[in-house]
Amino acid sequence: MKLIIAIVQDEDSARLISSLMDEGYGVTKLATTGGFLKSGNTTLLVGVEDNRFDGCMAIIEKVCKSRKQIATSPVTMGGSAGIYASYPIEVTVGGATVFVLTVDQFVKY
Ligand code: 2BA
Repeated sequence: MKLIIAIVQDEDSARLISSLMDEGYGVTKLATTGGFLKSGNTTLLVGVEDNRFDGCMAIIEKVCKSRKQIATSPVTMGGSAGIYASYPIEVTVGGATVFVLTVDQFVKY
């Protein structure tokens, strides 16, 4: 069995959850925050049997789109006049950041 930890954009989360549940996958949704943009994203936990793993990954890949976002740079620029200002940068976020863990034991009480 595998545990899939998928960090996705909030915009994709509702569609991804319903697509996974329609196919019979169990899903837990966590409200999370990205360290770089410091804005909300969604982390899904999906426990899957090995024979259903590829199907789950295919759904995540199909549903999650990459998007461009403007972020304020965490670094400031200093000029000779001593003026410091942050500046906007464009980053491409997603589709999905996915970690796959092997599950030693799965128990439901
Ligand atoms: P954030 O940390 O808010 O990052 C959002 C996007 O900003 C990233 O998209 C990436 O394009 C960009 N970015 C992140 N760190 C950067 C840096 N130091 N310099 C320039 N650009 C940077 P994704 O790579 O698609 O990541 C989306 C979200 O997935 C991240 O949100 C974070 O919540 C999570 N994530 C990504 N890699 C991770 C990792 N290795 N471990 C844990 N979480 C991760």
